[in-house]
Amino acid sequence: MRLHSALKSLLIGAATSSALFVRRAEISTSPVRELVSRTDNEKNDSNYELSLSCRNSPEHRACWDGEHNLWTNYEDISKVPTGELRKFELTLTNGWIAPDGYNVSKILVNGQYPGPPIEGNWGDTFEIVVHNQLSDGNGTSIHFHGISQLGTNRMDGTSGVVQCPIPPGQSMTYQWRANQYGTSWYHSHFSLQYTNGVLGPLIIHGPTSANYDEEYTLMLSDWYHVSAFTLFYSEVLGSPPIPPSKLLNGKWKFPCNSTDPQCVPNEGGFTDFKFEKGKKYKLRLINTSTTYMQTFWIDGHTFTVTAADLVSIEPYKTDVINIAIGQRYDIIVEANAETSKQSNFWINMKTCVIPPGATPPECSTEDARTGIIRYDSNSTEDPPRISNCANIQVCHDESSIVSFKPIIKKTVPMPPASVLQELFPASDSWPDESIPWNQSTGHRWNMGNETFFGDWSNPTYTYLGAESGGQSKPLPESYEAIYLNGKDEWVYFVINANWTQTRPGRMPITLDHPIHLHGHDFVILAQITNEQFQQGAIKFNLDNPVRRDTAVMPGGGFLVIAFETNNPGAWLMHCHIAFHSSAGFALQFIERESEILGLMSGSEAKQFHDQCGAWREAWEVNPARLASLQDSGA
Ligand SMILES: *[C@@H]1O[C@H](CO)[C@@H](O)[C@H](O)[C@H]1NC(C)=O
Ligand SMILES: *[C@@H]1O[C@H](CO)[C@@H](O)[C@H](O)[C@H]1NC(C)=O
Ligand SMILES: *[C@@H]1O[C@H](CO)[C@@H](O)[C@H](O)[C@H]1NC(C)=O
Ligand SMILES: *[C@@H]1O[C@H](CO)[C@@H](O)[C@H](O)[C@H]1NC(C)=O
Ligand SMILES: *[C@@H]1O[C@H](CO)[C@@H](O)[C@H](O)[C@H]1NC(C)=O
Ligand SMILES: *[C@@H]1O[C@H](CO)[C@@H](O)[C@H](O)[C@H]1NC(C)=O
Ligand SMILES: *[C@@H]1O[C@H](CO)[C@@H](O)[C@H](O)[C@H]1NC(C)=O
Ligand SMILES: *[C@@H]1O[C@H](CO)[C@@H](O)[C@H](O)[C@H]1NC(C)=O
Ligand SMILES: *[C@@H]1O[C@H](CO)[C@@H](O)[C@H](O)[C@H]1NC(C)=O
Ligand SMILES: [Cu+2]
Repeated sequence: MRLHSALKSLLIGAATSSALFVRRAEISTSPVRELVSRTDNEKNDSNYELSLSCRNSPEHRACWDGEHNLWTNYEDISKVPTGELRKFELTLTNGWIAPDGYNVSKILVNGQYPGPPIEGNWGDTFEIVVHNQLSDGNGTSIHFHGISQLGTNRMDGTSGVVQCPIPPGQSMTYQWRANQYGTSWYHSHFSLQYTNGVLGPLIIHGPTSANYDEEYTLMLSDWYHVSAFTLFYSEVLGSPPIPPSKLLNGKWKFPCNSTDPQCVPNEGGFTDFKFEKGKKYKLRLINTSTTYMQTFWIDGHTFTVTAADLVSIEPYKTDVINIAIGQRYDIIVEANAETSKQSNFWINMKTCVIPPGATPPECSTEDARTGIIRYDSNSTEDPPRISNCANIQVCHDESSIVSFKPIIKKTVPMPPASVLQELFPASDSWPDESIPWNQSTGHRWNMGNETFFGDWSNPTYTYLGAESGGQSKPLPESYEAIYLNGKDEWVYFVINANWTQTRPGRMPITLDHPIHLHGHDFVILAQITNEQFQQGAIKFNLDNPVRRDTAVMPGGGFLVIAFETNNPGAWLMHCHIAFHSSAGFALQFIERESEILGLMSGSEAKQFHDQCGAWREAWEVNPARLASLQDSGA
């Protein structure tokens, strides 16, 4: 998915040609130094000044448009470039595809998988019209992962929270402004639907903390050959099957049995990327998986990490990176491999199925080869196999606390014990929680006190009074609401997996879960495996801790996060293993409740009400959910 160079110049050109970006008389031509060093934690004022007066180019990636740069505090929307309006249309249809050579029924976005990129510049306003043309009765809604939606909670795309699903045959327009920049993705937030294909890259061009010449986007995913909706029951009655296949930018070669009628031998293959010796490439890695964490490396190359989710960090070098579901990394790879013996190199991706503390699985169990880097653009040969295993001991989240230093620094106040709230994720016996855990055949997840269930026909906004002139009703327990009423205050949560069982039907489970928060980048104050949380005994990382929107809660341990209540709205926090979230691993923050409905314009309020009316009508004639579908809706 190489960014077409014409499109790129159009995008950059668009920003610089805007009347607001008056070209300065003197544009610096001397290169801004290779940015801040890993040891220098202070903003280098002369770099800052230099990069203010220059424009983004291969030698000046910290610069942007002559007015803004890598050090601009984008969380303050008044400091963000003005940008322009960019329009997109996404049409969802059911269709058959064979991206890995195995013919399956999926949902396509504009006739393709993955969906087309939504792409623009820092500061732009994005308008996305979504058309639900599905023939399977499914509703839909689109979430823009990691986008903070400052002041636009209603555009967050969470079915059952900020909207009723878009009914079949209908459309909805989302509009939001990009105050952040970097690499992300959009995906359906209607139950397990994204696993069936509803996703695509979301690229917002902006400054980068290391220089590069060209860029590619890499969508990494696991891939099922059956509908995710049918697999939901294997989650509830055990665990979902290991995905049989995987895809890099919608391609792979599944080892197909040619007697299987669904095999399409001449389809599928490896996505390849052309490298020119001496150039530097920015690879935007996006993990759009459903079930498992993956580890990523490229034979013969090391790389420099410049961003974690939508947060630029001081560059650091590594040769392998673990990416949890929902996470993104921007890496810079220098095309400097030893090419005397081979001109093509494998891009490798391996599933992490290991529980914390376990020994890594045999390297031979899964073929890691996933895509190809080609220095010889004429070659069509497969590279020789170099390594089938990365040099990793345990497949955990990146040790981000040690490695990642955000460029825009923040110091977090020490939390008093009274504000630190603990959440105890659990697996509950289901449907009857009073049955001892090991005697129940069904189980669901629970992140707050109960397993999450949001009624698509009565979203959180309806309870907040969106359809009753602001007259609110208490939210049902299963909506798992945590009220955050303070304004611009730090709030702190311990997501704690190491606790003592007190109820026979509720069990702590030693599994890693990638925790994703909507509406905020959270800071990670602690992320510790196989240990008990004890206030006072744990040292919090308060000095410029890593910020991101997805981080792993280590099984048997805990994750301590914090964020500032600077964005009123109803925001989900959930596990990004789609099956877990669907089985209840979710809760929602009601942040500054009294301000939420005031953010909706009159036409938005009408759209909300009309869409919910149409959805309720459509749903009544399609009682599948009530009769059989038992998932949380998130
Ligand atoms: C900042 O950068 C300038 C020029 O690139 C250099 O001379 C100076 O030593 C740097 N200051 C610090 C604190 O690193
Ligand atoms: C995939 O299966 C569908 C439904 O059976 C069929 O219409 C389609 O032609 C098949 N595609 C390929 C490439 O075989
Ligand atoms: C969505 O469609 C799938 C088939 O594509 C079906 O199995 C599932 O029940 C539908 N879900 C809802 C909620 O309509
Ligand atoms: C392919 O499928 C056929 C029929 O199901 C089976 O007999 C055969 O053993 C399979 N071949 C391989 C290589 O799995
Ligand atoms: C994507 O995330 C899943 C789940 O966390 C993980 O199993 C997988 O290894 C990740 N993929 C990559 C390429 O890192
Ligand atoms: C690829 O083939 C074309 C045409 O044969 C040739 O002009 C070009 O130099 C080749 N490129 C490389 C990298 O060998
Ligand atoms: C279930 O767990 C309890 C207590 O942990 C244990 O005493 C009992 O034997 C277990 N039952 C089964 C069927 O494994
Ligand atoms: C769980 O219950 C406790 C005690 O009733 C309450 O203080 C807390 O807010 C609840 N948490 C959630 C997530 O509902
Ligand atoms: C929970 O923490 C204790 C001590 O801090 C540790 O010994 C134990 O292994 C942890 N439990 C799990 C399941 O990791
Ligand atoms: Cu999970």
